Amino acid sequence: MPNPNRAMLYKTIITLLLSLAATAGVSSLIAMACGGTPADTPSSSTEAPVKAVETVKVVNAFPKLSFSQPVEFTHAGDGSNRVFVLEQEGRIRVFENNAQTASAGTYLDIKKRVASGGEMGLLGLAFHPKFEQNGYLFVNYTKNNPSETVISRFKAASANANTVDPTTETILFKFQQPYSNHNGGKILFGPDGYLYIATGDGGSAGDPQNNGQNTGSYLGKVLRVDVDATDKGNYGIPKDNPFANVGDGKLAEIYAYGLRNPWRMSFDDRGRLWTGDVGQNKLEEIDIIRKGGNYGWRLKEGRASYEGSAQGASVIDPIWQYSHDNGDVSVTGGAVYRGSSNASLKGKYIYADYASGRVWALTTDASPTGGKASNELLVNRAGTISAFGEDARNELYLCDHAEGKILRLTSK
Ligand SMILES: [Ca+2]
Repeated sequence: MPNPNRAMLYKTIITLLLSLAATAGVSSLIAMACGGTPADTPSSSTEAPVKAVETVKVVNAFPKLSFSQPVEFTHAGDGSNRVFVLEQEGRIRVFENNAQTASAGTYLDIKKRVASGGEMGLLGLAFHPKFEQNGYLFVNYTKNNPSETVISRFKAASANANTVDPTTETILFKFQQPYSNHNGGKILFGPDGYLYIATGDGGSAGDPQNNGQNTGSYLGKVLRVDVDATDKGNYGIPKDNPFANVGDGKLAEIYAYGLRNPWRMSFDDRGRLWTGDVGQNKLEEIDIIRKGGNYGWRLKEGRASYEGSAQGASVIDPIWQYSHDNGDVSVTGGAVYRGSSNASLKGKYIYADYASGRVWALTTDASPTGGKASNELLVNRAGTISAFGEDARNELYLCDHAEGKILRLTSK
């Protein structure tokens, strides 16, 4: 088990390193790496990139704009050419998707409801696939008194409204958060029209409540719900969810389990659901999430044993893992690139490490599991990358949390 004092010391060191790298202050989201004590022994499972030379650089996509701790970049799918940036403290900003845009308005402000700081905050935003017709948008945030994650819906008065009334909130469901860290937070609609929700294991270190393996807990999961149904009140259960009709204390909302802190998820054009799952002491992982899958935590950290025996459990190992040996600490899951401005990245899964600022690209095959992956370094020091997002043209953007900038990749 990790030594809390060592964990604190390590976090302090990382924070100092980050403060040297960042001119606009130190990010508090580094707590995302909580529990990340240095490996006691060198990892034997380090997987070196096939290419270690930078091939890409990052540029500021919107040089006239700045944001407070951005954790999401997305669009509404409404043809309006607007994009949206989520600020962790509880605000959604909106602006025209143009590099020369000089101002970003406030789309929704729920700072008074959100408990933020560290890994808490307004962590997810997804527009309903029929947003143009119904004006629905969904958020995931943490709150205090009591400490909970809230999944709720807001309603824009019209698709082109510039602001959303905070009183339109309808809570779909919420669940308890035993510790402040590991809140997951990404929400997104799948090609099936259902809402997918990433949840962390509830926090502390080492998953002391064993939530990841507990199918009676919302924590350490990917959840899937039907926001257009009402069989659970303000949402419903997709009929083919793994535990939809099982009972026995197993939660019908669960889609996959055994996750520690799935930090950012995305679907690719083949319908595969990708996530980065933040590791404990040694290994960061990239997973392709399949329905009913057990992704191992806390039996395993990456492909290594962690606590207890994974024997007899049907565990799906990550498609890729990397160690903390080179200063990497906390994975930020990205997306399979499907835009047109970077031909060399097409079809590759782009992801980052929050602490080191390295950005990589994974090449996989087209199968549901991705087959055997190979990895290449794109950028060595991109910034404190908290999230990746796409615009309506499928171009990819990176949120720099500490600098408050939205970046994009371009050839070097
Ligand atoms: Ca795992």
